[in-house]
Amino acid sequence: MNEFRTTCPYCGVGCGVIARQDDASGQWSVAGDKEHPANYGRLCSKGSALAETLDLPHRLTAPKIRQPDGALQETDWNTAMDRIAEGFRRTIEEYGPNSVAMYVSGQILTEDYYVANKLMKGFIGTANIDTNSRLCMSSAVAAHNRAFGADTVPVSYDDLEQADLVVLTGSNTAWAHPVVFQRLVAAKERRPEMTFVVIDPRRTATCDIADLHLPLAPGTDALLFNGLLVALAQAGKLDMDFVHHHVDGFDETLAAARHDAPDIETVAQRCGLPQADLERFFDLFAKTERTVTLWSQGLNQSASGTDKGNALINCHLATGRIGKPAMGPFSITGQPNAMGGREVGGLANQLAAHQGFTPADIDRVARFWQSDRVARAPGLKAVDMFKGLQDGHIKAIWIVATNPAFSLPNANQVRAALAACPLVVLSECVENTDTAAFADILLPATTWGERDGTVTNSERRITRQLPFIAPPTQARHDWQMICELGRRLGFAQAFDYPDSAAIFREYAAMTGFENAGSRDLDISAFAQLDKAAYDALEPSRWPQPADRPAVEPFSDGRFFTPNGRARMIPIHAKGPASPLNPAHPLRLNTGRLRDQWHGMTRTGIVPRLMTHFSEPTVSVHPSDAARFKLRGHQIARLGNAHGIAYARVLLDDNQRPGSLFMPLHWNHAYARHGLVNALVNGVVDPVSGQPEFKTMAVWAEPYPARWFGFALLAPEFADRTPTDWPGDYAVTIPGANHHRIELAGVDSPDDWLDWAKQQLSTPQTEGDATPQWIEFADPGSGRFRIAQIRQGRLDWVLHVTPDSRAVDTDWLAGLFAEDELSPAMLADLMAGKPAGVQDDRGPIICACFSIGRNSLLKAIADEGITDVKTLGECTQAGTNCGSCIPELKLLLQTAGTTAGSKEPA
Ligand SMILES: Nc1nc2c(c(=O)[nH]1)N[C@H]1C(S)=C(S)[C@@H](COP(=O)(O)OP(=O)(O)OC[C@H]3O[C@@H](n4cnc5c(=O)[nH]c(N)nc54)[C@H](O)[C@@H]3O)O[C@H]1N2
Ligand SMILES: Nc1nc2c(c(=O)[nH]1)N[C@H]1C(S)=C(S)[C@@H](COP(=O)(O)OP(=O)(O)OC[C@H]3O[C@@H](n4cnc5c(=O)[nH]c(N)nc54)[C@H](O)[C@@H]3O)O[C@H]1N2
Ligand code: SF4
Ligand SMILES: [Mo]
Repeated sequence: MNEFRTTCPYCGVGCGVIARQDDASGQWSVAGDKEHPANYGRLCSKGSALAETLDLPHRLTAPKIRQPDGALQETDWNTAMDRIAEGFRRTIEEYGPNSVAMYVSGQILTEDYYVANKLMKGFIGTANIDTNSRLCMSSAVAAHNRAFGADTVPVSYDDLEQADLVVLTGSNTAWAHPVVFQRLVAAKERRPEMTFVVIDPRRTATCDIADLHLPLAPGTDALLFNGLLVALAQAGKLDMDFVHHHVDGFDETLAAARHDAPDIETVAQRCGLPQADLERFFDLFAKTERTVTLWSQGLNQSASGTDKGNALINCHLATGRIGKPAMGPFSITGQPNAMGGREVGGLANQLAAHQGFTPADIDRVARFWQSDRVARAPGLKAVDMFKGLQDGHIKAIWIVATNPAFSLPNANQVRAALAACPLVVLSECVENTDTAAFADILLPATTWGERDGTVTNSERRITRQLPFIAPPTQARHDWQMICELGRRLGFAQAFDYPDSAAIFREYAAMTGFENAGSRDLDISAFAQLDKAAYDALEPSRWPQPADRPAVEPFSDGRFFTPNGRARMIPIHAKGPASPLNPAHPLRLNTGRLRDQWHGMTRTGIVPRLMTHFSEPTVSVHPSDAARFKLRGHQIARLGNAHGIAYARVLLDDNQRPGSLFMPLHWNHAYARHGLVNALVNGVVDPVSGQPEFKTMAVWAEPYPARWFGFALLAPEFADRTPTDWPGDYAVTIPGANHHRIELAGVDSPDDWLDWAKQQLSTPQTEGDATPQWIEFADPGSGRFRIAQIRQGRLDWVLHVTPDSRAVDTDWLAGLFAEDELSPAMLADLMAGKPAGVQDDRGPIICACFSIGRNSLLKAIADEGITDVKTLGECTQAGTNCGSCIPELKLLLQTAGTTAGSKEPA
């Protein structure tokens, strides 16, 4: 049996994965690596489904160049790289190095990241290279740098498990970092006295573990932590000895906090929280020495995200709860290599190996790289970089492993900026992303399973990603393409690496270069690894210096500021940047779903991951639904000056009244108007440049659809994108043997049957038999049904009705498996309902075993089940990856009542 140890390509937990190939069938399977210290064998729903994503549809298999008529044409690597090198060279000659840019990603490997930075900052001589981590971690990075003088995460997963109090703020850990969450759940089972506080305007799945949930008003975290600092001072719970020896800025910081948060009544009132709950939190924090405060995008993605991070860190510095086991501020990273990117200087305002743009650092970098062209000043941060594209300052950009037309704020403007830029190069593994539509040159990249390098997870642990399958013949590693550009621009010697191991060695050497303990990041112990040792590298946390013992950061009370002391930062809390007004009365919160990864290029192709949520949704508190006349399962339209989005309404009393929640995942590959970033304005934090994504002011109204429909298509008909359908609401839901399209609209084709025959009749692959149609039309009532059959098999079926009715399409989908449709089945097709009554599982809760809500409720009622363990024994639900356990608990709680119906029908 072939077996490889590698790392999951999704989130920053960095789970170890074992990929195995069955000798007989050649099939790959994945399992959690029991030896990996990040997960000890666990995987979440996304990680467990990795084997099903090895064969990506829409795979980009050859370089492509856009022709004057807009079509993409395949080409060879030499031609593509010639074009790119020529484009970059001419632009630099004419307009200078700052007229070119790279926009990279926390999803490339450290080796890719390192050479990209070396090329741009070291040799082309511009710092116009930024990363999507700008949208993700940059406020945490800025807060770390302000407080510690370095971007250091001083907490490990072991610390988390050993803490007595874990505060989770702005993090839906249960869905976004599921294996960390499972570790916390297991820790609490071992030590029930462990206490959890969750701070989030929504009641999320993470609240399942909470002893206390603080559903604060959106954007009020800085005030909350200022209030905490004041309360700690009042209670005499500060560690003044630690402050005296190791911290600057205490007096000013406490004074600023007192100004903002003079008393607990004020804080409770302005954070919109019951005073008793706030007192309980302050009290728990005051009395629990071993406290970890974990934060994520609820704080970072804010126009004052850096301040929020520092307000939180201030409380740890003032109590001396840092650099010791089981305590500390923990910014958990999102992407698999967000941390690695920060190490090699992925952000436009950093140089490689945790160095900045000080004269001494620039000089050291120049000597290490032996280049006299090192950039001397920070470059444009992501949002400004795309403004630069639009206003013509940047004339050539290379985008790597990210989909900015989807993920940047102000998506419509970003699209205009990409369209305006004379040369857009994109390296991708698939060709149907929203950004690919704007690329002049597309380069086929290797992806997970093929790539070869390292990643660093949230707890600073470096792990190998090993290749185990062959890439498409033309695909290349990102580092190979970038080095090729370097060589073609005349820097042959600096970009001549035989393999990724050589890049890793150079990077490791750079971290130790003139370091001697002056910089936190040092992995020079790895600078001599040969290829075999690199391949066998065990997961290891940095620092790993070559010339001295490794010291856990801050455990010696020493920080990386010039005087070695940490800094408390005075914070004056600010509210959300986008004000509510009568025209925009609601706050739009955005974020992640359990089973999807960002733009869904990988997770969207796994049918069972599509079942938890299969359409763009907007979660609305019932009181807001009543106020704005929104009905459950109906389609809502949300908007503001920046754009409009359509989503299906989920009534959800877990929302804070006044706040809506939309997942970020839907893009044009899946939904016509599901893109939430069309509504996000692009206001950024002045220190970090990170955009505010969680608190946009919007309006919401029911979508006055006149018709509703759905289509089911056999896979060879499913290449159509949502924009090919009539109606404002068009969503593609890939399934196992068919794709479903959900539709709603105001304007419709004159004749649906004609439309369908013309638009849907041809499959994407050549079919041989002539199609036959069976059809039903009642234009008076607005009902149409049509199905296409070839040689007895179902090609597709389309139903249109004037009213929105939840239709169980499962039985219809079953017809795609039939080799020869019987007359009874044809009759069913047209009747729009099955002859025999089917058991409807309901929306899927357990993605691993496809167990639906209705089946679970039935088991709970029939067997009188009251706990998750028994439910698992009876139904299997929750017994594989465990990601759905919070929902199972919720279901058990709400069983017997009609509440809790939060899933789309
Ligand atoms: N399933 C899945 N997991 C992922 C990803 C994915 O796409 N899918 N992406 C990965 C990446 S790149 C990242 S960055 C992480 C992100 O991980 P998280 O930050 O945990 O995820 P989000 O859903 O963006 O937002 C977290 C929470 O912040 C809350 N929030 C909103 N406003 C506020 C506020 O004002 N204060 C507080 N305290 N909370 C607020 C939201 O309600 C939400 O529940 O997830 C990683 N993991
Ligand atoms: N409204 C809103 N917007 C957000 C957020 C939010 O919470 N709310 N969160 C933000 C955050 S935290 C993040 S991290 C971003 C994420 O946003 P993006 O980075 O745009 O999201 P992905 O879909 O992960 O894009 C990664 C792309 O890389 C491709 N890819 C995969 N592997 C490889 C490879 O090896 N090489 C190459 N060249 N390509 C590869 C994939 O096919 C995919 O298209 O979204 C941000 N945008
Ligand atoms: S928690 Fe899930 S998505 Fe994150 S690394 Fe582990 S298996 Fe992958
Ligand atoms: Mo992220």
